[in-house]
Amino acid sequence: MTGVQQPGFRSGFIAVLGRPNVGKSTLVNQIIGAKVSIVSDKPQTTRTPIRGVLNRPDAQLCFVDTPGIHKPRTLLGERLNVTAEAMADGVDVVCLVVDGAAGLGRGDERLLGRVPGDAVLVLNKTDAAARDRIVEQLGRLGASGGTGHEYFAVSARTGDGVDALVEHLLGRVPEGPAFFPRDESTDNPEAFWVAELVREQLLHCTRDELPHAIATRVTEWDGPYIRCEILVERDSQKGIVIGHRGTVLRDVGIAVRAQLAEGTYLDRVVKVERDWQRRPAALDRLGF
Ligand SMILES: Nc1nc2c(ncn2[C@@H]2O[C@H](COP(=O)(O)OP(=O)(O)OP(=O)(O)O)[C@@H](O)[C@H]2O)c(=O)[nH]1
Ligand SMILES: [Mg+2]
Repeated sequence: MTGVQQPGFRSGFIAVLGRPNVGKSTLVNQIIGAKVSIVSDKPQTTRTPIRGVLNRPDAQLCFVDTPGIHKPRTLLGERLNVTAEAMADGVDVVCLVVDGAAGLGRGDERLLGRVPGDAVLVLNKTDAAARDRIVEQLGRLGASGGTGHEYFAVSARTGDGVDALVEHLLGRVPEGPAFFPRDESTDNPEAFWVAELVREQLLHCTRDELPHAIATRVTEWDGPYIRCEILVERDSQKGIVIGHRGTVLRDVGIAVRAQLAEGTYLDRVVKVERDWQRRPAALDRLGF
């Protein structure tokens, strides 16, 4: 806890849960007004809880972005689900996000049955669907969710509807002191964040099974020099990550450096960590 409590100041934790790709991370970034969590069009982008802190003169809301809950096919997937579900415990509010453009699926229904009775239900991607479709999906969400929930339709991408959601959440957290420094929007360690930015770029330029097979970690940070390892599961995947004459690695380097302090030297090293998504020891080492 930081500082002396100001009378009437409110603070609390809000877990953002949902299936993969529904836009949880985009929503958290939109609320915070800064990029605190990486985003991609591939499912299972977020792999660890990410805290995004909204600082207002009268309140501090800590949003916890979580991995998308899905039917797991690997030990990594199982662990991501456990991590995500654990984040619903002990928070002030759970927000369950669903994709209003893709429509509600069985996975959403299952989650609806598991979130607390007072969870906030957020229908996202209103910009990507016709009004009729959004109304229809809200109706389905209401029928499955029932009473006790508040419902919001938003576009995390454009910000439409997000203010109303935040106002509601402000009213749901108790009076209390700030938990984080008032000028911080996240507690992401720097080395973790660089590794995430590298992974985000790789997600943009790989497809099929490869995005899941990639893990990144920073192994050295010495002044302007950062060494980031890119782990793949098999030798055959190395070439795709490197690209023809190194073009993929080069483009990843350019895009990530543009988001780092000027003069940063970002070394990218591709290594094979055989079947890491399925091996407990490898997952432990990588922090999953
Ligand atoms: N059109 C539209 N696209 C969105 C919106 N919100 C997110 N997206 C897109 O949906 C995709 C997934 O977004 P993410 O924020 O990474 O989704 P997520 O729920 O965090 O996904 P995981 O981390 O894999 O669980 C990306 O391509 C986003 O750009 C939205 O409001 N409108
Ligand atoms: Mg995410």
